[in-house]
Amino acid sequence: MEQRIAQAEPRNHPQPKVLRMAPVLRGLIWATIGFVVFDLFTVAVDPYRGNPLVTEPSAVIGWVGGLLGWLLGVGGYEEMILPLFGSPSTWVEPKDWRRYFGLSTNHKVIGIQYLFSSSSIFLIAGLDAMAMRYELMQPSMHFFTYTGQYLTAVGIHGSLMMFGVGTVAMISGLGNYFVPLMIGAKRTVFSRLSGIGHWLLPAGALTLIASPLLGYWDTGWRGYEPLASQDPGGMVYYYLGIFAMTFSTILSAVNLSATIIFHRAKGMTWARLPLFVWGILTVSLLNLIWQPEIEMTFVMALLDKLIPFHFWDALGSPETYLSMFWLFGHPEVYIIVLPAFAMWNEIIPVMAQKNLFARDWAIIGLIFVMMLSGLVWAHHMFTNMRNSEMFPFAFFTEMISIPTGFSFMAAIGTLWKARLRLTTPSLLVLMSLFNFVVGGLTGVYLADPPVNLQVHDTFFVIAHFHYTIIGGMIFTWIASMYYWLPKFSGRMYNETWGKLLAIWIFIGFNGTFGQMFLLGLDGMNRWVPAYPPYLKPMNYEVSLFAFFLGAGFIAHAIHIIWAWRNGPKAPENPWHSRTLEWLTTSPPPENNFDGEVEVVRGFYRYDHDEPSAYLVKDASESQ
Ligand code: HEM
Ligand SMILES: [Cu+2]
Repeated sequence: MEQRIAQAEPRNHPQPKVLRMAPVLRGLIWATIGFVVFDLFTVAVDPYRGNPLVTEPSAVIGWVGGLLGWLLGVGGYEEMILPLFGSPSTWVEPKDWRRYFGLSTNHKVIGIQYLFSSSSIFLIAGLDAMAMRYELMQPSMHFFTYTGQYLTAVGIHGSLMMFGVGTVAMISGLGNYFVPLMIGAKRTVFSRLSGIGHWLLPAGALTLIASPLLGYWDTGWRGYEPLASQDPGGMVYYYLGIFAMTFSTILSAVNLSATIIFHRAKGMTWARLPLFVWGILTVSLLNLIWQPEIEMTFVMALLDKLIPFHFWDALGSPETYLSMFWLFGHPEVYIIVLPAFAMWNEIIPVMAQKNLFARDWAIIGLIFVMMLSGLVWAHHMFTNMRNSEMFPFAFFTEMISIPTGFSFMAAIGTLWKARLRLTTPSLLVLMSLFNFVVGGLTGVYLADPPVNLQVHDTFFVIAHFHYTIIGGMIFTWIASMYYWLPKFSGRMYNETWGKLLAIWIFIGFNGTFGQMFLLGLDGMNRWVPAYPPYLKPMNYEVSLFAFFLGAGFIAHAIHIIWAWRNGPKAPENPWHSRTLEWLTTSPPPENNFDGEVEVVRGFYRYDHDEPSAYLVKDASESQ
């Protein structure tokens, strides 16, 4: 071994140096070059070419060139390609803020990059929702010119929110940052992989945002066939954008699950593993199963469009596509909320300083939700099937409320007779519990075929899933940002502002989506920019609430950024939490812990005073 290294030495290796130009800028330039070269090449060799410089096939191949250029430019060349060919990496990560603008192998930097990217995507997709709501203030079209424009706006909103926010913010963002800290690890297993994985996310989001350049598409985020294969070119960038974003999620899933399995600190048994880590583990397994499934479906659809193979026509029924989409689509919903379920039970015991109630059941609940989520997909297709087929899907769907109930039970059981400190995170978690109950109960109605057949594709459905996703996950995401802010930055937010803003979005959210249930029952269909005039007053009001809600999200972002930089200094462990991330400084040092972590008991027991874990400075001491 020694010998080989010594022999390799004489080769003239490039010297490590910090890149002068910001890697993102270099990435953009290389991406442009990659796109132009691949695109022009395709156009040149295309035997059926017409006059345009960008055709559907050339846009696809050009995109591949653009993506390669981008990934190599942000640091993939030095950090992945050179080592692949036997040279050492020449990549030197800057130590200051510039490290956030290039490839990083530090899980905390990657976590913050993910949080920043998905917050930006949240902002863009949110502004898009505002445009949709503005359009819906009048019964006839006045903001968008063509229906295709409105439908593309709906599709981009839904796709960005699902694949760039819901699946990303808590899992790849908070997960990358906190999982290693919470299990007492110094780093993740495949740090380069998740470093490059982050950069797929902005690439995918930009692709989706650019899709209208190739033509408006009408399918929404579900890409329904055979409509999709008849849609104009923008559809192609829908597939590719989602491909990049889901790939980013898969890389996070590989890295996070491997890290949880192999990098736990001494004494961190499965029975002591923190709940948030359980949430990330179960969700990563779901991602490993279902994200490739939807990617494969979309690759088929893309090929079908380009070649065309007529897959979906040949299979005889649009139900084939529906099944393939929803086979992924339903688990996706649980992929989004599982980390939130887990986080409720992370925050509540700490804020109440009370033992977590029925911890084992909370975990069993997460595992069973994970296992059942693949059995219920056809409840999205009740209008397309026979009566006899409806029953099993209605049955399994309602079964899921049982393990979901376990997470709830743990939360409510802990709250029972507790003296909860009413901080901003606990307030937001309580709101999230409430909202999720509304989403869940209306879900039971939707799982009943007779009700479903009535309200299918109306705003009742829109209200239901925004209650589960925004109410369940986005509220908890914001709660977690406040909860962990002192860890991220060593600083505290302003409690009065935090609570005020929490109440603000709670009112905005319920005003917007609560009324959408009524709109749906009154006959407001989804995917329509124009509607019967009798629905105008309520739509008008919903839109006003929606603007209020949007402003509330922005205000939270401003408050959190302000507190991150200028907030008052936070005490070391402001919440008196027992989990490991609080065992180190805030923000944590490069290697997370100044010594080896040793766990001696579970983290959710507040009925004794001894600490749950120790930091052993000298590794030999622990023997
Ligand atoms: C600022 C708050 C939001 C507002 C006002 C809003 C509003 C809307 C509206 C008006 C629609 C179109 C309904 C239709 O005609 O079908 C829609 C669709 C949708 N929204 Fe939101 N939304 C918000 C946030 C979110 C979030 C946070 C997510 C998920 C993380 C999300 C996911 C979706 C999805 C998946 C669709 C379906 C799109 C489709 O049918 O392709 N939304 N939203
Ligand atoms: Cu479902």
